[in-house]
Amino acid sequence: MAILNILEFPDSRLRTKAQPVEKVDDAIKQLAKDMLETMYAAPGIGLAATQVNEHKRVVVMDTSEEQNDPLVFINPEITPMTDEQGHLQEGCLSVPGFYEEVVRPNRVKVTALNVDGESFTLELEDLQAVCIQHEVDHLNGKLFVDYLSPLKRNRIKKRLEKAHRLQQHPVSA
Ligand code: QAP
Ligand code: CO
Repeated sequence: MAILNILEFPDSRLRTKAQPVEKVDDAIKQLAKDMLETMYAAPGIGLAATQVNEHKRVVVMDTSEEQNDPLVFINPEITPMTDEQGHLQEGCLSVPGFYEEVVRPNRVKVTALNVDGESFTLELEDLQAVCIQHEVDHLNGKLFVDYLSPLKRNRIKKRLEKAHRLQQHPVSA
């Protein structure tokens, strides 16, 4: 098990499009385990492989109160199940400290492979539906800040760039 480093906006590696997993082998299983450990340690409710600089289509998620309901989605495919849009404050481990409202369909169907390489389908709503859409966006190189106005996105970018500079020169902090 290992806690992985999480890339932060505006790191250009977050713009990489992840490749489909061809075979759910031991390396993919280990990646999913390490991603769950990294998500729980943060703590977070969802993490995409892109965020830990692994450009494979793997997502982990746990929106349960007790953080005891780990879900792993390999090669997830999403179908919206409603025209109804939900408005939810989203955050992101790659955009630490910032939360903004994003509008998305609030019911989706997701089909994916599990860690045993078996196909499964789930119908998700509300937080889980929003979270899986947010995570699949990561696999396509998209971030929740892309849904915000350029002004808001730029303000977040500048603040995180400044925080990263301070992290590189701790003597000046
Ligand atoms: C995506 O995000 C999500 O800023 C998962 O300082 C979040 O787990 C989808 C986190 C909300 C829908 C709604 C963020 C932790 C965790 C932070 C996360 C932070 C510490 C974010
Ligand atoms: Co995110």
